[in-house]
Amino acid sequence: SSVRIELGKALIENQFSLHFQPLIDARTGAFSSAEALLRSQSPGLREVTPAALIATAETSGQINALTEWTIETALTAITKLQTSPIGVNISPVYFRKPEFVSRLMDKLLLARVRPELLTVEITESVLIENLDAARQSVDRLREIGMKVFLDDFGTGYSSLSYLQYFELDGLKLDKSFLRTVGDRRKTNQIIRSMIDFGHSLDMRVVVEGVESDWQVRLLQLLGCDLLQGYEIGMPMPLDELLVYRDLAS
Ligand code: G
Ligand code: G
Ligand code: MN
Ligand code: NA
Repeated sequence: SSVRIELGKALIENQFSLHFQPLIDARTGAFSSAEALLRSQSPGLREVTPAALIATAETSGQINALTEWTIETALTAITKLQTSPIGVNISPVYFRKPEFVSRLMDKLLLARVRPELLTVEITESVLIENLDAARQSVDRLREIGMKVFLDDFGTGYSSLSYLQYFELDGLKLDKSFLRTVGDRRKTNQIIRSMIDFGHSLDMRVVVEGVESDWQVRLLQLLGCDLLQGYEIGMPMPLDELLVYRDLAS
């Protein structure tokens, strides 16, 4: 497809950047960390959303080069932030590569980044497809010291039995939880239950898609650990994140 061709050009010409969206501590409001989100400056990709870009890259195989670039760029950002963790989205396609964990470790060593400062965001699908292999990878990442968060939680599978097999550091509740489509009281009860659910499995709970002040106050009351969303901060270039962090802490 033309997106695939434009993506290839953008990779060769290095027309990508990362934006960083802040996460804050729900109790204190203090800056906690940020999530790296891929953006493209390529004129040929102007009309293509990040989600569509990733989807094309996943079917074409370009996701491997793109993920390597993302990891390396995020590690450089971590060395500039020094003490703040960064979360990186890892596509299932890349996660499934047998050499994924060792490559990640090589990159950490090369960049001289403490593993504790890197959070790996994965989605449910990688955990379900191949339980044993996925558990090995997750365990190795965590033994090295990285944090592993389950992203987009609540959008995929209704089965939760796979969670028995994994030790994870955190759960990111998908932004759709905040969208009230019916009874506001029910919405709140569901979010409360999901937060308690995460805590009962020793996970920190992030709610994504926080877009208003009342949602911030509600999530504080419900015991949420970390907040992310436009109300907290937009995805922004690294230099802006540095300013944001200094103002927020
Ligand atoms: O800003 P937002 O439109 O960035 O991102 C859209 C989707 O693309 C989200 O599901 C997000 O997780 C995903 N995404 C953003 N950046 C990356 C990335 O670097 N790697 C992967 N695999 N997914 C990403
Ligand atoms: O799938 P993942 O959770 O990694 O991707 C995060 C996506 O959510 C990105 O596309 C990001 O731009 C988007 N996003 C971040 N904050 C908000 C928000 O408050 N509202 C909405 N609608 N999207 C958000
Ligand atoms: Mn994510
Ligand atoms: Na998510």
